[in-house]
Amino acid sequence: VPEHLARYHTHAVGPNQCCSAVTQHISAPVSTVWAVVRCFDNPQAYKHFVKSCRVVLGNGDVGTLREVRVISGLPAISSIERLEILDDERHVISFSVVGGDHRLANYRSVTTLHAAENGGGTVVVESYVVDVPQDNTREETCVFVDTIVKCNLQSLAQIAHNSPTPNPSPQ
Ligand code: A8S
Repeated sequence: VPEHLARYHTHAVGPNQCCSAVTQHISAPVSTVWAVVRCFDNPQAYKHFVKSCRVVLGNGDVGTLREVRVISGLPAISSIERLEILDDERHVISFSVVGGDHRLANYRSVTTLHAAENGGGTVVVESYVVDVPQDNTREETCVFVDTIVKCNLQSLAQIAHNSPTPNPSPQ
């Protein structure tokens, strides 16, 4: 187990919170997947529940705030999210939910990318912690969030698999 897997995916979980993780293999290099995942201002590139996104503060560094609006049919309208970690060397991104009109109070997720050991490609690990909403159980909450995260990572897998290898950065 890579040292930073344990480090980034260990969450302090409060008494009325739940926590889970989703893993997805992607048939594309880490650099290709990272090029999509790192764009905090463009979550709709692979999150299909997102209808629109605008940056309300910052320029893409830690502390940047975005307002995400989601498609209809969900128990939510919008979410205000803060970029907590953006590590281009270790391929770690994390955001927390700081406001909006939805039921996932105090949501925080961490996403890390790892080179797959056999056959190449990328392994994505996304873990989260969130408050259990009033009138829901821990299990219901995890099923709801796991479903969203799985959809996002499956769509990421498709998009990255079909996208060209990014050019190396200029020196
Ligand atoms: C993400 C992960 C999640 C997003 C949730 C769990 C959300 O955007 C949606 C529905 C909700 O009820 C809550 O990485 C919220 O985006 C799709 C609006 C936060």
